[in-house]
Amino acid sequence: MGEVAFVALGANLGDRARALADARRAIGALPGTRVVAETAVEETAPFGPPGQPPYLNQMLALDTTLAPHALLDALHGIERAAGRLRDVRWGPRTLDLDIVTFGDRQMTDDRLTVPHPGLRDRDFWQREAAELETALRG
Ligand code: A4P
Ligand code: MG
Repeated sequence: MGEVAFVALGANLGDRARALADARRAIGALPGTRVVAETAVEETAPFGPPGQPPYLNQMLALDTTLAPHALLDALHGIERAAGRLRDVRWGPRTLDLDIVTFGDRQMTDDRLTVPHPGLRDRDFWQREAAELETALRG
């Protein structure tokens, strides 16, 4: 038994559904990590630079014994394997993985801010997180 982390998945280039499915599988295979709840995959209108295609988004609840920075490194590895090119902030991407919450932790350093600052203004993240809370209580 570790801590429960919520991880947001997003893709808006290429085979988006496939990218999310591959990411779910890779995340579930991380050491000390199990996917314990997941939201439905939903299509959302892009925020950020104009003219980018719509996203598929999903949120997973993980039970993980990884420390927050180790989880972040592992997620970056999965993004790289998906061919993510890191260029434009908020720009289009084949796969984006963000740590939304990590237990009740609140932390900020040069690599990681938890809870993710985007949680404040992303309605679909708030809705998905509430959905996971409900599923976990159930
Ligand atoms: N970082 C700090 N805190 C975290 C955290 N909690 N989780 C650092 C993940 N990473 C965190 O991220 C930049 C750096 O943030 C990382 O190296 C990490 O050390 P990135 O993924 O390389 O850059 P980014 O994704 O371009 O920027 P950012 O600010 O993470 O943007 P978001 O929040 O990922 O937004 N529209 C819709 N509809 N749906 C989306 O999912 N996503 C984005 C990207 C834009 N528009 C979207 C969506
Ligand atoms: Mg990101």
